[in-house]
Amino acid sequence: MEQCVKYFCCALLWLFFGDVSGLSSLTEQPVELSLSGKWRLSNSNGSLSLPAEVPGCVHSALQQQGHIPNPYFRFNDVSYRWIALDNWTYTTMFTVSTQLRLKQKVLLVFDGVDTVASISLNGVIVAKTDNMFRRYDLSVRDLLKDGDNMLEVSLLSPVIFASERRKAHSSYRVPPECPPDVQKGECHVNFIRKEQSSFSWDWGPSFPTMGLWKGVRLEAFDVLQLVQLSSLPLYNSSCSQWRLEIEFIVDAAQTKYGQVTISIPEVDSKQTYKTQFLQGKKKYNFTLHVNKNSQLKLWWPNGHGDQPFYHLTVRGFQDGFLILNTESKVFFRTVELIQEPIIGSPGLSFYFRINGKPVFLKGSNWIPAHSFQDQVTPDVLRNLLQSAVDANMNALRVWGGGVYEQDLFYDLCDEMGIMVWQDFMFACAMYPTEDDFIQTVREEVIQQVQRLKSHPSIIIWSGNNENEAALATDWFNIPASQRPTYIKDYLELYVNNIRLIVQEKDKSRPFLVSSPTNGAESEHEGWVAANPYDPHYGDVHFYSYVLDCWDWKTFPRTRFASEYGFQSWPSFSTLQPVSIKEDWSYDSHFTSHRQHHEGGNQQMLLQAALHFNLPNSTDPLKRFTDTLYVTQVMQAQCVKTQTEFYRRSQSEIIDGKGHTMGALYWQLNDIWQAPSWSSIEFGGKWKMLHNFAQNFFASVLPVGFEEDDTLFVYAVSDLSHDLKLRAAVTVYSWTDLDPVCTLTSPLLPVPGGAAVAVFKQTVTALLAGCGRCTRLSCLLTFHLEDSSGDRQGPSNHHFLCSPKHAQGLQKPNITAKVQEEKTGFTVALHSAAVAPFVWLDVGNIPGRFSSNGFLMVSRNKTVDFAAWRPTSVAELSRSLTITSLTDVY
Ligand code: BMA
Repeated sequence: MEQCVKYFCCALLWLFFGDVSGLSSLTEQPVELSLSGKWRLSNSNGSLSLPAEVPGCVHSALQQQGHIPNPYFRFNDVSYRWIALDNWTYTTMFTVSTQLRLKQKVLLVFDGVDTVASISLNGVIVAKTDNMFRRYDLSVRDLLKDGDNMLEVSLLSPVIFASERRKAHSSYRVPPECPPDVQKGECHVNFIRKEQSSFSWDWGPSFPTMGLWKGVRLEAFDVLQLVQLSSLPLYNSSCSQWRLEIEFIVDAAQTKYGQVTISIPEVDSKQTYKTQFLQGKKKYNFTLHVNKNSQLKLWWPNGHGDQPFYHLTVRGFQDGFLILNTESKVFFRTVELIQEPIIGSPGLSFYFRINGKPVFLKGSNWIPAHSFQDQVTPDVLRNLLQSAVDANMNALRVWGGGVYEQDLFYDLCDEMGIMVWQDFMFACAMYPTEDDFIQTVREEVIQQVQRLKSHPSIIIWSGNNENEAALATDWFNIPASQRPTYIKDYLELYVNNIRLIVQEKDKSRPFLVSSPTNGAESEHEGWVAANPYDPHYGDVHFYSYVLDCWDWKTFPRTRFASEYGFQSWPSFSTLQPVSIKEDWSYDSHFTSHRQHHEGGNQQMLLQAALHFNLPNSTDPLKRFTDTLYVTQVMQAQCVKTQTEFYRRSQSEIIDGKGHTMGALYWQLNDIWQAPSWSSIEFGGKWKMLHNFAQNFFASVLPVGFEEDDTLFVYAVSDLSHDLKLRAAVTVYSWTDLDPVCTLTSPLLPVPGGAAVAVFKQTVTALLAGCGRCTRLSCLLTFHLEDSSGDRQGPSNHHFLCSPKHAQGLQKPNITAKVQEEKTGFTVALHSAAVAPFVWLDVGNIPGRFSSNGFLMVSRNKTVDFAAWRPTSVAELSRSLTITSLTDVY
C-alpha cells in the first residue's frame, strides 16, 4: 500500500536554489548539428550513384532522381524487386565547428536505420545495426576531425539478410517461410526486425525498404544531454491523489552531483531532488506529487470530454549552472481493463474504464500509410486522423505488422482524443529466439515504451497480432511433437521478455500478450488458450466472406471485436494514376495483380450478388466503375450491419454472450491503390464505408434489425447523461417518395452508455397496419426523437428484402446543381424516385462531402463539399457523377 503524501516540501527546497530565471546565461550550451538533408546513395557495384534525401529510403531516392517511375504504377512492385536484392550505401560529407569539437562528448544519433547496416565515420566502423525500430546513439568525439568528415551507412539487402538468418536457424523452420504467392512478396520477414508488411501483405505490395528513415544528427555537450523524458501520471484512489512518475535518460560527460526540479506551475506542484549524474547514458526516476487541492482537468476520449493538458517543467542545476531545461505536456487520465465475472454469462468481461467510466471503443485498425515512410507527411497523418474523428471514432489499433508510428501520430491522437491500442510489431508468424534476436527486441521494446508511454492516447499494449491464435489453431501445420518448441519460443519472446519489460517500465496501462486473446483466461491456460477466439473472453478477430453479411446471426457476439471487415475497391480516380486503359476491367491482369487476398475479387462479387444486381453495362469502362461502386456498397452495408450488431450488444447477455464493449473494424487506411478492407482510400478519399461509419459510430444511434419476423429498434447511447427516447419508424414504398405511414413507440429511458430496445413489432403486423405494403414493395426508415420531437442521432434504414428483389425500384434520374456559398460549395440534389446508396464523386478533386452513400427518400437534398484545394463551381459541376443502385443495371 502506497503512502499518501500529506504536504509539499518543495517550497523549502526551492528557496535553496532561489530564482533560477537569472541563471540562463550560465546555462550549458549543447551544440547540435543536423546531418539530415542531401546525402549520396550508390548501389553495390557503383552502377547507380545519386543524391538521396535523409530521412528517406532507396526507393524514394530512385524515384525522386528519375531513375525509376512511380513504384506504385501498375506492376512496378514486381518490376523493381531488384532494388531490395541489392546492397546500398548512403554517404555524406560534413564539417564541424571547433565549438562542437571542443565539447566533452559528441553523440552521433540515428533516430531510425532501416535496417541492417554498418556505419562508419572517417573509415572507422562505429556501429552495426539490425533493427528498424531502435534509435542508435554513438559516441564519436575522438573520430571527428577538422575539415571534411565522411559518414557512411552501408545497408545489406533485407531480403538476403532475412534468408541468411533463416539458413543459420537450421534446426527447425519458423513459419510462415514465405507469403502466399498471391501477395508476390519476399520470404522470412520474421527474421528481420523491420516493418513486417514491407515484404508484402494481403493489402499491400512488397517493397522491402532500405534507408535512413528518420533523422541523423550530432549532439555535443560538456555536462549532460537529455535523451528522453517521460512522465506517467498515476492515481492513488485511496488518497485521491495524483503523482507523476518521471523518468529521464541522461547522457553525462562526467559523473557530477546536481539537483533536479520538477514542477507543474498550473497546479502549484513542485519538487526538488539532489541527484548524482553518473557518467554515460543512465536512467533517473523522480516522483512529483500533485498538489491535492488542485482540481485537475482530465483527458477524455473523443465524444466523452475534452483533452486538456498541463506543462511539466524539468530543470537540472549543477554548481549554480542550469544544465537541463525542458518542458513537456502532461495529460491526466486513468485506464483499466476490466476482466471480471458477469452475472448470467460464463467467462469474463473485457472492457476499458477511462477515468472510472466504462467506454465503448469505436474505431478501426491503422496500417502504415505508405510503403515509404518518408512520404507519410504531417498532412497525411492529420488528414487520416481527422477523418477518424469526423467519423465519430474514439479508438484506433496500431496493428502489429507495421511500424511504431512517428511522434506526431501520437501527439495528434492525444490532441484529438483517439485512444490507441498499441501492438508490438510482430504479426501472423512464429518468431526466432536466438540471443541476438531477443537482445535487439529487448532494446526495441525498452526504447519504444520509453518514447511512447507519456501519451494518454495509448491505453493498452499488446504483444503481437494473431500469434497466439496462429499457434493455438495451428495455422502452420506444426507437428504435435514439435509444438512444445514453438510454445517455448512464444513464451520466451512475448511473456518472459516483452511482457516483463513493459510491466516494469509502465504501470499505468494494461498489457495483453496477443490480439486476439482471451486475456486473463489465456494466462490461466499457460498464455496460449485452446481457443483465443472464445467470445466469452477477451477480444476477437472475425472474418467471413462467404456467409451473408446482412444476417447478423452469423457474427460472434464477442466481448470486444478488435478486427472484422470486408474488402472493396477504391474509386476510379484513385486507380487511374497508377493504371492504363487496358487495366480498367474487373478481369484484367492489373485487377488481379493488385488483389493480394486469395479469391478476394470473386468474394466481393459473390457477397454483393446476394443482395444486389451486378453491373451489366455494355460500356466496359462504365461496367468497371459500376463494379467498383458495387463493391463499396457491399462493404459499407456489411460493416454497418456488423458494427451495429456490436453496438447494440453492449447491454445484453444472450445465450451467455454479449456485453460487447468495442468495435474496431479492419482497416482504416490504405498503403497503396488496391482493393482492401479500408474505409479510406490511398490519398485520403472516403469510401462509402467511411461515410457510413460517421453514422454507425454516432453518439446516439438507432439500430434496426429483425429476429424471426420481429423488427426491433434499439437506441444506443454513448452519452454520459440519460435520455428519454422513442423510435419513429416510417414505411416507404420503393415506388414513391411520399411515406406510406409512420409509427412511433412510447418514450423510454435510455441511460448513458447503454443500448435499449425502444421499438418491437412483427413485420407482418407492421405492414398489415400500414396497408398496401409487402416485404418486396416497401422499406423502412427510422430515427430516434426525444419528448419534444427533436431528432437524436442520424436516421437509419432497414430493407425488408434484398434490393435486387425490390418491386418498383426505379431509376431516380438525380440531377444536381453545384453552388458556391460563403461557407463553401453545396450540391443541391433532386431525385425523381427512392434511391438507395446515392454516391457523389468529383473524381480527383480532393475533398469531402458532408454526406454520401445515402438513401434518398426525399425529392430534394443538399450536401456540402469541402474542397482540399482551390476549385470552382464549373470544375466541380464538370467532374460530378452521381450513381445510385439502379444506375448500374
Ligand atoms: C487480420 C489482420 C491482417 C490482415 C487482415 C485481413 O489477420 O491482422 O493481418 O490484413 O486480417 O486479412
